[in-house]
Amino acid sequence: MVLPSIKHIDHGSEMHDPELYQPASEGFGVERFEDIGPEEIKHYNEQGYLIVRQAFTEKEIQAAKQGLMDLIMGKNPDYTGVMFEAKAQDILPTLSLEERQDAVRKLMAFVEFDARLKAISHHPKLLQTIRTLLGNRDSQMFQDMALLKPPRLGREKPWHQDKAYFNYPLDTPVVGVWIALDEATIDNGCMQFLQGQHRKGPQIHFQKRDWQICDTQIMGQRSTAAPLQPGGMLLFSGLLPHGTPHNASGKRRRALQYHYAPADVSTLPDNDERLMHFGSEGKDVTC
Ligand SMILES: O=C(O)CCC(=O)C(=O)O
Repeated sequence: MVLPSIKHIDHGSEMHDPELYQPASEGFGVERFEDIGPEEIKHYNEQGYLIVRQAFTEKEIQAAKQGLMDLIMGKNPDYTGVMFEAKAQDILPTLSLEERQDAVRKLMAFVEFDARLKAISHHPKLLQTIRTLLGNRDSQMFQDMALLKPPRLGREKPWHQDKAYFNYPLDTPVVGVWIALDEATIDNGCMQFLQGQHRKGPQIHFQKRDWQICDTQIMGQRSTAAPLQPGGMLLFSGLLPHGTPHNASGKRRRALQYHYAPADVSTLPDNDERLMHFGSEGKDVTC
């Protein structure tokens, strides 16, 4: 077996202020895809998110976890999308194959390398839901990643809006899908978000611990948390501010994340429009 390359190391390791992640409530949701009706769609449009607590079966989640582990263990030598946590860099050469999974920050662009992971991203009930959330338009999945946040090492993903990363025209609806593979709790770094704030439109992002909203904009705001059991799912708008804290616990918090846009919209050829809306250049703002 060929070990996956360790050339991809995350660059950030700075710790965040714990005050940035102080949830005041837990998010609203339904149990199953079948429970999503007009009220839930209205909630998504108004609040920018919806939780489906039992979206995927235990069997589907087990298969997805095995798919990720196979990629991390190098079972497909063509796959090179594993990125390790910066804090694990020094110990990586000493880790066994088994131990490596707890040093991985994320995996990118894997659906074409593993049918089990593709099956989740193209699950008919999920695609039907995305279609509804996009205003009855066919969708294209344009990004797939897995965020593993390993015990104690797993770094924060600072507060941001996903559309600050994507070169789609600003009015393009983007739906993010975040699926828990382990129990995701406030302690091990479940998703937190500012409900309803997708309606404020683009917020300025700065290159700090990551490409992120300035901490001072977030401080003092009370977030909503999305603790989930394995197989639970958060659907969220590409403009919803969200983030996840460092995993200080001893428990894994592995998750899949997919993004969908309408099939008939293309990305822009450069960053100009995105940075005009989300960048700080020329706006007389500092962080
Ligand atoms: O899973 C996480 O920790 C955060 C994921 C996220 O918000 C992102 O990658 O955009």
